[in-house]
Amino acid sequence: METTFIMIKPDGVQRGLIGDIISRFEKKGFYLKAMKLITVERSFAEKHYADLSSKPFFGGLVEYIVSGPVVAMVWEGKGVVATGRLMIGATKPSESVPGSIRGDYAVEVGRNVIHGSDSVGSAQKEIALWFPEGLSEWRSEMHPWIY
Ligand code: RTP
Repeated sequence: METTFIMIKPDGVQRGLIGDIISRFEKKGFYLKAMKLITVERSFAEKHYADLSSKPFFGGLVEYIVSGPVVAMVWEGKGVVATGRLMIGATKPSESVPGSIRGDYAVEVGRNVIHGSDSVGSAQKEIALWFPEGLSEWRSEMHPWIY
């Protein structure tokens, strides 16, 4: 089953959006596989965003991510990588449609509330980076008619 890495960024935590965001993913029908509230070191944030290290906004992005606790999560479900990105909305809040998380809650690209893996491959890398302890399995205990 497909998994994706979702992070509620420091502004999302500080604005009290954790419950709403988790609720959206749960109600859609995805499963929460792992979750932790953590404040990461600068070197860790630089590793997470290594692909963007040449961008002019890289320094500010790293400052933002280390500025407070984030909620790191792994969500599981059919097509969760692409559907998760749709639920999150476009990177620039000015282009993210109402109904999406950024469309509903953000106005600044530099404070856009949430991150979601952009492909199955980057999801695997990000999950390994954020959850080196591994993930537990609990869905096998569920009734098969619950989806
Ligand atoms: P994310 O990785 O956070 O899910 O965002 P994304 O794929 O939608 O966008 P990406 O291009 O990977 O950019 C990562 C994050 O960098 C910040 N950003 N700031 N100041 C700017 O012009 C600018 N552009 C991007 C955003 O926080 C974006 O989510």
